[in-house]
Amino acid sequence: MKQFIQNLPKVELHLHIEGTLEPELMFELAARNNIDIPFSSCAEVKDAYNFHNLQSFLDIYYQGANVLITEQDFFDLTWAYLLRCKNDNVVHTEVFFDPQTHTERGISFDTVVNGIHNALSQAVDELGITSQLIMCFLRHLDEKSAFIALNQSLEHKDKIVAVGLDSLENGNPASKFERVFKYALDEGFLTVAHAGEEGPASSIRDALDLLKLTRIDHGVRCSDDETFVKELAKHRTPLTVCPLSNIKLKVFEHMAEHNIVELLRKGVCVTINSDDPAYFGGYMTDNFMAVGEAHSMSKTEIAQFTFNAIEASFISDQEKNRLM
Ligand code: ES4
Ligand code: ZN
Repeated sequence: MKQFIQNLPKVELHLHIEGTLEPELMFELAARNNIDIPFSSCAEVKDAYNFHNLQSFLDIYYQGANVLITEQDFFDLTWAYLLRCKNDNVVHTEVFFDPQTHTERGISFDTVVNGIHNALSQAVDELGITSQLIMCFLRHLDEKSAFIALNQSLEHKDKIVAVGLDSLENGNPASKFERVFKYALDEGFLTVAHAGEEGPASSIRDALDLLKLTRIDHGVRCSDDETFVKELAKHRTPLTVCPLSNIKLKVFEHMAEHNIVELLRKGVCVTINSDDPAYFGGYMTDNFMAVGEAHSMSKTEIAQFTFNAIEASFISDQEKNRLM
């Protein structure tokens, strides 16, 4: 199975670029930019990655992002991730970035987007990996801050395919961003949102209805509502599921209890993704392996995760056919 999964072409649809910051690069960038970090070794950093829920992870994740200052830093971060993609046979990736995490620290929107974009375009020629970029709003910040980020993105529309919503779900309902998403849709962006990671099935329904989503990020708590699961299957609404993330953040206690295989067999368009791989202990192959080891699946079923991801991706039908 390891060989089959390793060789399987993969498409990633849920990946926070800030979540690919490995401790080694964190130290390198901290030194380069003269920034103090509260760790003295990579082992110490990894020891701190013991999370009990989403918020305990987010605190460490935003702290890590402080070492990212220059366009070159964002390029280097993205390029390191793309090399991992090459290693895992990821042929297409749709990457999230959180502009507000950086603009709030005085880093310009242009610095962030240009660094990431330059690495993604170089990867087409040098690594044979295609990509799309998705800008996420931080849901713990207010609507006004999201509107500022959206306005900043308009001159980079050629580089950004969709807007999304991440950070703390509980206490920050989709309705808070209804007007921002309406504006984004009018400007021609597709929309996605994290929902049903820690929040209930009703929060997925709300996000789908209010924000006119093309896909749902996580969405695993849809299982609390069997009728809703049937609707998701019927409409082939994609869920970008992140198995190792869900275990690390205690959404499920053990991988054997994870519902991704059950949802696959019910006909839901579920996909496997790595979320924040530097923090959650693995990239795409690791995520596929973790599911494959905990659940008995046929090769056809394992490959279906890639077919689902191609179906759910934000690329033209012509490009989809090339990947099939
Ligand atoms: C995230 Cl796992 C997760 N959930 C919500 N927001 C996030 N940002 C980065 N990773
Ligand atoms: Zn995520």
